[in-house]
Amino acid sequence: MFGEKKVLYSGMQATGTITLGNYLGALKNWVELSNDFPDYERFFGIMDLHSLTVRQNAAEFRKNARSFYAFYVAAGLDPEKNCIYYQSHVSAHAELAWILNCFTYMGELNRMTQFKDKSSKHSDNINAGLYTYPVLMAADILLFQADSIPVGVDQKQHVEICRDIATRFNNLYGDVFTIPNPYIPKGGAKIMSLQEPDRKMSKSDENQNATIFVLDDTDTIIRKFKRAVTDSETEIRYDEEKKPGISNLIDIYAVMTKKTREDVEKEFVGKGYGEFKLAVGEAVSSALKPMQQRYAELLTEKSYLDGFIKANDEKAQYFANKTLRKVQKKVGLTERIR
Ligand code: AQP
Repeated sequence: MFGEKKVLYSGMQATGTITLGNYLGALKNWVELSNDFPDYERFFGIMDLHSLTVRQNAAEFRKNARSFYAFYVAAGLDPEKNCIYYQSHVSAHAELAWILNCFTYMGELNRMTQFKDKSSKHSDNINAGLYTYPVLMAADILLFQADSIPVGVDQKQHVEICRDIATRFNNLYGDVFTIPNPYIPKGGAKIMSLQEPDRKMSKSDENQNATIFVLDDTDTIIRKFKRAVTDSETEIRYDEEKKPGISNLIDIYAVMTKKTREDVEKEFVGKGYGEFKLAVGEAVSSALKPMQQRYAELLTEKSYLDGFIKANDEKAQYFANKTLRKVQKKVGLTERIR
């Protein structure tokens, strides 16, 4: 809570290109929530400091971060009503993260599954930032006194450690931080890889056929769905354990067409996998098309986006600094002379 207003906070790393998983697990949900909760203060960060945990090509990284801003807006987040900002433009993130590092135990960080996954993927670069990623994420959330954090299932553990750190800090210093709650969408919270349906769909998957990118054209989307790994049966039936590939496609189709899993099963009774995969590809492609068009326009409207970037950076700095000053005072850092 900030004053009388509840706060919604979320963000995405500015790495690579947004995937269908990021879109359904996060972005689409943010847009719906921003319509459903007009009275909340809403912050959506482009988490570029987090992206540095993996080596980036500087020029490409800068370009991607810009395209993320455009994509948030193209997806339907009005930058006048939603504070879309760059994490690296608000230095309070890094400052609070340092303080919270001193209130986080290594035993807690050792349990984080994302660290285990990412360090096995990037075994040549297991840096300290990758390890303390959840602390920076806790700082992101706590700076804004956020009540509700819309994320996909994979980030739930990080919101939980954030709650633990905040509770520990509050027990020592009084009610400094709002304790946040994860908000997991009903459909689309865990979209799986099209090639290895027991793993989540991910931006950094080396197999390009495993991931749908939101900027993929219709032919590419349909081709990737046609090649999606399924099973040797013929029935379109939801069974996450025995039929993870088909179940993932059912989930994607259901969320895209606003149907239930049961409706999807009924719609495709007696039909083959080929026909079903084509229908999923077409549903995804037509849902992404309006965003792709708006995105292309926005990239040509440089000054339009620049105006919002500046105003929203300042708004985020104002809110974040308020919390940071309070924390600095509580832990006993020397006050500034004004
Ligand atoms: N497969 C997914 N299904 C549903 N939600 C997902 N999210 C990510 N993948 C899926 C949600 O997207 C938001 C932003 O995630 P992020 O960019 O901060 O980092 P990530 O979870 O590490 O995303 P990726 O795609 O897997 O990136 P890489 O490959 O770089 O690690 C979060 O809310 C997340 O839950």
